Amino acid sequence: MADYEFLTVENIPDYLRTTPAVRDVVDVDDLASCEEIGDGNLNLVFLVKDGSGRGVCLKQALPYVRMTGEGWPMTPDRARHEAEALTAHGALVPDLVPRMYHYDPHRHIIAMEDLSDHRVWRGALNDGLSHVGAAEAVGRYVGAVAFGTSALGMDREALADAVARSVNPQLCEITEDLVFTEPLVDAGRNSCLPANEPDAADFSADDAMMRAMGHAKWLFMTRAEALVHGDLHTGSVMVRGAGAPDAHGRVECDSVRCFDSEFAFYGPLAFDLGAPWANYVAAAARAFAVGEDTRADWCLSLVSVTWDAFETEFRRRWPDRRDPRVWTDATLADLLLTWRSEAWLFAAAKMSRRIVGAAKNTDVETLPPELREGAARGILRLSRQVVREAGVESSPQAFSRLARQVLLENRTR
Ligand code: SR1
Ligand code: MG
Repeated sequence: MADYEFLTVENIPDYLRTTPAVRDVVDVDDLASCEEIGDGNLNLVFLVKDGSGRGVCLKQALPYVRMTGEGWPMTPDRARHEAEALTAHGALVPDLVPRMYHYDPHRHIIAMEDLSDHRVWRGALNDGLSHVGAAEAVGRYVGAVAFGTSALGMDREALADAVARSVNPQLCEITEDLVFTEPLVDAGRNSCLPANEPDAADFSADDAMMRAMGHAKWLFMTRAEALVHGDLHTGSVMVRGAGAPDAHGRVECDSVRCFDSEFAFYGPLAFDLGAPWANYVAAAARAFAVGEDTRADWCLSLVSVTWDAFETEFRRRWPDRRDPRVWTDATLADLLLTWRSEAWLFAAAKMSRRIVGAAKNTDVETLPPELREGAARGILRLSRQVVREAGVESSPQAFSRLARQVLLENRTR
């Protein structure tokens, strides 16, 4: 039984009326619409519009996982983690996160920018659209967070305080279980097409994969480098095209927002690089499956785009590091090399969990079964190859080349 009131379409007008921080955002005396728009696994999300078209988004954390119901309790304090990440990240890259108007710690509600003129990037990719500029924005976001929330960019005491406040064990445990452990060791939540059962069995019997995921989980649980987003997949990115897409579905973005940072914690920076890489692979697997090979190649080119933007932003901030006496350019080179290689490992974890584990993604899941079979097989085999080659040549280009080869070899003919 929750000790706080859940938002409903009926009680939201009163909530807004008693929340001064949103009074200048929407006209609370002239509300025109209010609808629940949440399609995620965890929370309630409402969009409220007033008579002149201005809007506000209200997101409320439930005390359990929405995807499964009350049988899986989950701390609503995740709203605080999201609010704190929005604040910290927004100070670094205000153009790349939703603007937050209010955080209510009693009812675990965040009032934030109406992004109804954007769309979730995953949905756009699934529809065959190519939003140019989104992958670059994601890389710039991660580069800013890497520098600005880490020991490189923060005052020592402020850093210690931020690390302490960011401890987020319940949300981290979801990732530890669903991303690193359960794809290999089924806890009763795994599933796949019958035709992919041999692939899932090969995957879980792969000693190299087990060793790699053991290492990845260890990094995830011990490497407190920066206030990472923690769940930076293409469903956590909103994109807005500057105009109508061209005949090939290409459109320049004029706005990108990385949102839904409730999994934020001080963790390994490369987790926020491997996650988008894995999702570019999923988008490419879908595009190859439906015969859109040129667009699939574009999806895979995003791996380098995100990395390059990340590296550019990180290098741009590097001259401002707090202790240049010991953090020399050799440190810079070492950090970049380490993160590049760890991104392979995290990408492998993030791509395979969506195929065999709980909480799948729509890129592959909504393909017709005969096409899904090859796409799923390709992703599982790619994941196993990636952990083998991560230490060999860890460039983003090599990652994309390998992905192309393995996805094409396995797609359903
Ligand atoms: C129970 S939550 C399942 C998944 O949804 C979130 O988006 C995270 O990716 C999490 O692993
Ligand atoms: Mg989410």
